[in-house]
Amino acid sequence: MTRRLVVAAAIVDATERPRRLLAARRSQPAELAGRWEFPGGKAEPGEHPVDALHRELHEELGVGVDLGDEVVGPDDGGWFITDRHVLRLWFARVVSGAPEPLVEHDELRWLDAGSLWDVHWLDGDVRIVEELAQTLRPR
Ligand code: 9L3
Ligand code: MG
Repeated sequence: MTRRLVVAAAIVDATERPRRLLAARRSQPAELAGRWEFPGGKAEPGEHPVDALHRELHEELGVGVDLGDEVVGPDDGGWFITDRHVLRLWFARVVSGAPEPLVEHDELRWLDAGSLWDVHWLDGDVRIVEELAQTLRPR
């Protein structure tokens, strides 16, 4: 069985100190509502992952972004977030628009290293947050 590819972004605001990461609270589907995630979604068949990510961030948050490095994971280079999905994740910064919860989120929050665990992350995203905690720590 091949896993469906999901793409998402670790949107970091590095213009503020401490640096902050954008988290989004899902409003749907019902079983995921109230849980927090890195915004993004499924790539369409044949769609380039990077194109899919730009499309998803525009649809979901109304923003344009510059992508940075991929956050390479331990599962064939990605992150097995469910038993049916593999996530690929990139660092990103907003270059146009201001993020708003337009489609499948009902709240956005900028989290710094100290507030990273104030929200209830999706199970699949927890390992990624652990990895990024290092990046956000004041230095
Ligand atoms: N998912 C998990 N973590 C994320 C994202 C964007 C998605 N950061 C999971 C939730 C769904 C599946 O991947 O089970 C597909 O996501 P979407 O297309 O509903 O956003
Ligand atoms: Mg989505």
